[in-house]
Amino acid sequence: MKSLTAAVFVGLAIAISAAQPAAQDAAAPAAASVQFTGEAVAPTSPLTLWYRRPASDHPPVVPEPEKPSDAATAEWVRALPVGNGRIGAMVFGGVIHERLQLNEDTLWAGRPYDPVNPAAHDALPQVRQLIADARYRDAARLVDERVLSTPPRQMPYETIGSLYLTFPDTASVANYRRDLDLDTAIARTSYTTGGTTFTRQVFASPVDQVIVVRLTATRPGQIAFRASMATPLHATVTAGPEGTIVMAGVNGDGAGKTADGQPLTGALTFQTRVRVLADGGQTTANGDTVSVSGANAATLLIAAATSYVRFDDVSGNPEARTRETIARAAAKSFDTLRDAHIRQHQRLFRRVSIDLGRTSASARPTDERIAAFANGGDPALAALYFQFGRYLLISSSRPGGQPANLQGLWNDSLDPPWGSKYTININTEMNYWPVESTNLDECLDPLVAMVQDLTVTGARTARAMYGADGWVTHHNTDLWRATGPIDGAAYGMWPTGGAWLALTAWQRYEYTGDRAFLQTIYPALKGASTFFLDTLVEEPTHHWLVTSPSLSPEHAHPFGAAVTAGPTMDEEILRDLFNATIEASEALGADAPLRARWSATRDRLAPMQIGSAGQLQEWLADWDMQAPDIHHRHVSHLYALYPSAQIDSRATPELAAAARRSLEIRGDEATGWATAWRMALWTRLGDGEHAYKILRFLLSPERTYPDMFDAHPPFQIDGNFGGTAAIAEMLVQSQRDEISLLPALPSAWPEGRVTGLRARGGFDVSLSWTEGKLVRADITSRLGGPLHVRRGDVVRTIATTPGTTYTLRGDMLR
Ligand code: FUC
Repeated sequence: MKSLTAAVFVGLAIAISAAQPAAQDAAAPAAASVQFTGEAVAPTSPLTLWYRRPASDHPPVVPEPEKPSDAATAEWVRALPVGNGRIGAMVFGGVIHERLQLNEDTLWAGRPYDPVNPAAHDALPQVRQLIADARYRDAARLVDERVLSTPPRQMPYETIGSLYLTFPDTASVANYRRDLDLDTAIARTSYTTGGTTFTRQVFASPVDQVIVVRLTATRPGQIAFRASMATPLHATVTAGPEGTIVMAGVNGDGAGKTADGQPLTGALTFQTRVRVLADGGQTTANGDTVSVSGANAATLLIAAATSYVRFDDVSGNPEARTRETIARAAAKSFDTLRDAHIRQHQRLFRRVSIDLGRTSASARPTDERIAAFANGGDPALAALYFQFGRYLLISSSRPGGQPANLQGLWNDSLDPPWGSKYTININTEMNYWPVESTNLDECLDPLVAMVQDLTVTGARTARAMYGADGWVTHHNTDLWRATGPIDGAAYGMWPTGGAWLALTAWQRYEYTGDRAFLQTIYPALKGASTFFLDTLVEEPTHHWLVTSPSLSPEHAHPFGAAVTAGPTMDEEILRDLFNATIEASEALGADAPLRARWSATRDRLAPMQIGSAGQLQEWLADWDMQAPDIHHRHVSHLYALYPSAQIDSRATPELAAAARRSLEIRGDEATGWATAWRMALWTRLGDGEHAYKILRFLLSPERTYPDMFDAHPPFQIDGNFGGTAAIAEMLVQSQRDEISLLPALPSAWPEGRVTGLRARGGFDVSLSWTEGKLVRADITSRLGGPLHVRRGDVVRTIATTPGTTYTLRGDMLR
């Protein structure tokens, strides 16, 4: 009986969703015309984002559109994100219509697939020859025709839908405020109407795996609302007894077919299960809606899951998972759920504190502060932005979940920009730039797990495309861990993405010295090195070993294409890769006979070269100044300056000067992530003023939305993470076995204090400064290694013991 009912519902839902989107778009829902009176007081915690108006307040759109309109997107970047690394919500804070737009991190389109193009194997030697003959356009054409994956696109990340709460009409409310407290990870909405103050709290618990909504009022019996769900996916929504609403459906189809003709129809099932627990009053269920009236308070628990188990296994049971999750959470009181959530969040979040000074500007709503930041006088907004980046990483990347994608965890579309996937020619790596320096080591776990998956799927690609051992991943991957080149020759024909990801995982060892971890990541480092041993080719003039075909990410050179041999970034990444592999093999006592080959190959990589404009050359030849877009957003060849440390102002001053020249030529303003990267690069040149100038642009409405999400535009989360990492680099740097204190402090922050930053080699660093001068630094050694610490030109070396804190004052001479 039950399954028959479900089948009828599914049929109905499909019919509706196929028929209605256009009509819905035309009749955009009217905003509720609530009057706002009074002025809410500002939150007391400086770690709070807050606003005087809802992000939106209009009736549900059912079914939701596959791609939201521009107007809906503009509202979405006002809503506030909560997440537990796996499930998340954007909270809109409407007075009559509350919307929680929901995500689950394994809900992507398509199914397990292997997109490698069987023609690639025979075409690649021809591509290589065309590049050697300088026939770049022809090489690119052949890549497009015969090397790109089948299909040449990967699968997008998808929204799971929304929970809507509809409250009784009210003409006006007083003292409206909505906020997000980064310290408790709770979004709150409150206002007063008819003599009653209503408060909503929303959080995503990493402990109980539910999103919790709590509705309270200052007078008894005042809580009344209707709850329902909607999604653009094919699904049924059914309200049942005990105040339960279940949305059950399937993921979207992926576009195209694999080379053997398999369509990429959706193979995941999902469930979102809501349980409404009211204190007093009446709760009734009807159709797809649960209604509550006359209650004193109510708690809603939201669980969501898909049948995804691994990139090659979709046999999970979301029905059982959500049922069990809700049953366990429903047995606990709201206070128990909330306290456990806060404790777990603060365990990570409170490891770092920052104070850059506070002025009266910090009492204003967050959107107003963003609009005014470039005028100066609000250093606390930079501190809030820094901590927001840490909050986002904690909320979008936790052990057991998927890594933070292009939008972290938050996406309201079935067709988001760039599929909201993992672009690994910069974006995913940037997401993890702050993970160690800002003391969030656990948040790296999902990326490490993804690298492990890619060693499996990437080994297939290495063999099928290149006839090589080891593993490879090109410029993008998705939930299914696709590793072949996509999108077009100018984007996808880049074999170095896996190597950069492996190095991003390796940073954990640099910071923690954790040998057990090194053991788990070593096969990935070794396998990436093996791939390049098998595939590097000899450059004819100097006999350097170079990648081919490859490209300097997404940047066309002067000869009508991007594909080439030996772009500078590749050689830099491979130098780090071979060094890391050698160091790991020594630390683990593994593969001693292979080390000579790794080091000999490393020594034959193309060196970094300085071009005729005094710039660091982006390619093997001095093409930079003739490239069609010399202000291009990617600054790939500057990888060596940051995040790598191959270029250093003191150790390699000529190269540092060339990197500076390249930065000057490129210019300061770019898309969100590209702006954040420029900022970090200037910190490595020790130029805090220049880095701060770039921050003023990054933290302006052009690059930061009202809810502080980074504007690429549109929203892309990498700029948030890159911005956080760059602020950390202004205060503490650790590269080349040296910790540098306040290496790029701008004059805008004459006084301040930071605690709990981390440095390579196993050190925790806290410090304070006044009038731009170091007052005191406390450096705790976790591993007992030698400590080389620098402030300006003064360097001290201290032998340390694990667990001991070393205090340095002022001039560092004591
Ligand atoms: C790279 C960048 C784009 C965008 C995309 C997701 O292709 O060049 O700017 O960030 O990734």
